[in-house]
Amino acid sequence: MLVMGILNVTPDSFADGGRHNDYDAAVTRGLEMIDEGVDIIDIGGESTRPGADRVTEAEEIARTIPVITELAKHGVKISIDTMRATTAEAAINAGASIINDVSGGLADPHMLQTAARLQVPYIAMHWRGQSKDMNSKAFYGDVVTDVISELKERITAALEAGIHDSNLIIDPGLGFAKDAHHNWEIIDSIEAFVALGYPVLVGGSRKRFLGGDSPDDREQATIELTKRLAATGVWAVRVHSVKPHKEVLAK
Ligand code: PMM
Repeated sequence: MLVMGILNVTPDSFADGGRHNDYDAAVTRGLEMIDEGVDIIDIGGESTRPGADRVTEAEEIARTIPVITELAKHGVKISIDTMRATTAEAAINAGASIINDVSGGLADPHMLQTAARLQVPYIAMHWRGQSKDMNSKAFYGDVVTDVISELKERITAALEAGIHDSNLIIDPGLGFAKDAHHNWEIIDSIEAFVALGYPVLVGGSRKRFLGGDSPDDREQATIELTKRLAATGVWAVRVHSVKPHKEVLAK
């Protein structure tokens, strides 16, 4: 199983703020991840936490592209975490090689065609709407059946847009329009997602459903989750701390 390291270049990610500080801190953290043996660095300029406001495309590009350009020089594989086709294309031109779209092509009508034209791997995550109001959309009959059927619609749309079957990666979208119980049900049935025949990415890192009283508790729970997923055929986990995950996977 691969480890995708999260590099959010957003003002709330690095304590001291300011564009230059954000750039320096992000590059430093990216280089650290490379040292820790990261398989893919996932770079994003827009927070998708529940309740988060959107940033402009110009701001998203200004935050992410310089960091991608610099880290790509070190030969690491980079994904761009964006819902926008323009940002995705700029990132691929700057040296990223995977598009990670939390909206699975629903947020930007140009995304799927762009990913098809660029001929790069495309991660389609299960999503029901923007972060501002996604918690109000956490209603399911059977969450596993419903998420799989909605993901299948995104797979069909991606293939129809011309994305090659071998370039598709899927993600159940833990925490996106899902309550804690939904997330655990998905984890319990993750093999059903793997059985769809596409590589599966799981992003549970430090999310609220993991519980605990402190960020440290959630970090420990994230490592337990990685251990649990390692034997299920999941392709990769998207995590904040790279080293402990590489360590448990090496055991
Ligand atoms: N989660 C977040 C952002 N991007 N991308 C994928 N593919 N899967 C996820 O679960 C996912 C994502 C939000 O988490 P963060 O705020 O900790 O980055």
